[in-house]
Amino acid sequence: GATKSVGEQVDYKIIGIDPGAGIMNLTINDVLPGYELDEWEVVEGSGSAMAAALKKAYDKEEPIIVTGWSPHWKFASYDLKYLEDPKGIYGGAEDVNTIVRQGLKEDHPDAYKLLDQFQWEPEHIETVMNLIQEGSEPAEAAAQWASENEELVSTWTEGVNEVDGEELTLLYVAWDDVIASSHVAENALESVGYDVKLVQVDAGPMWAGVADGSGDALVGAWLPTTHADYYAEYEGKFEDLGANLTGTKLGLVVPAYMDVDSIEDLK
Ligand code: PBE
Repeated sequence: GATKSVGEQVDYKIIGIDPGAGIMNLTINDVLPGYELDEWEVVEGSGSAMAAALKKAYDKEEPIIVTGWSPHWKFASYDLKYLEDPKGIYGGAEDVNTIVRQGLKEDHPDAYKLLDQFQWEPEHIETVMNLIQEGSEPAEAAAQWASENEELVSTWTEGVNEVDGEELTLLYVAWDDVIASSHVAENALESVGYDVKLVQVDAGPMWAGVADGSGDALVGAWLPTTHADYYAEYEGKFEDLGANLTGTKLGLVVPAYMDVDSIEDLK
């Protein structure tokens, strides 16, 4: 027929992010084979390169398929949809957990307590992400959000003693949600006197760093599916403080103007 298939429209390319991301491993190792998408490839890049490609295509109303996730500011900025995943390979809603190094409780009990109490809702992280997207520096956005949400932040610092400049290292990856949550955690820890170093790394080194103790904590562990491999690899070498956020989603995302609804339709 005259109509191009979706594959032909996008040259059989899905715009991905950094190769260490869980969503990349899932898409390449499970989703492509699971839906028999043999001709397709996932293009490596970064969260920001993916967002730039999406903006470029969207502004011209061109077809594009990206690896996407929620919470994320792109859903507030553009009219997008997740492709249905009838095989459920991307899994259901997940939690985002806080993971700390072994021994943090003994060495920095107040940081441990604060991190253990750190918990918020999608609407909160979305507000921080939107401030950053609108041009605020992440630290500024975190400070503004904290000043507007003192009541919630006080539930994190409840029973936490002030400290005098003890140093802590938080490891994070440059995924927009994790940039936001890591800066908010940094802000809360600094409000009780910690001197926090935020170190941006790739996903593998983020997990390895907390497992080997060179990092004190990470707040962007997507579980049980997205970071399952990292969790299994280092299990026993970290302490899992449980969810700081619930109700995430990930999958293949397209502009709403595209005439495709399911991953099955890509074949
Ligand atoms: N993400 C955002 C990450 C976790 C947070 C979905 C891009 C991933 O590992 O895929």
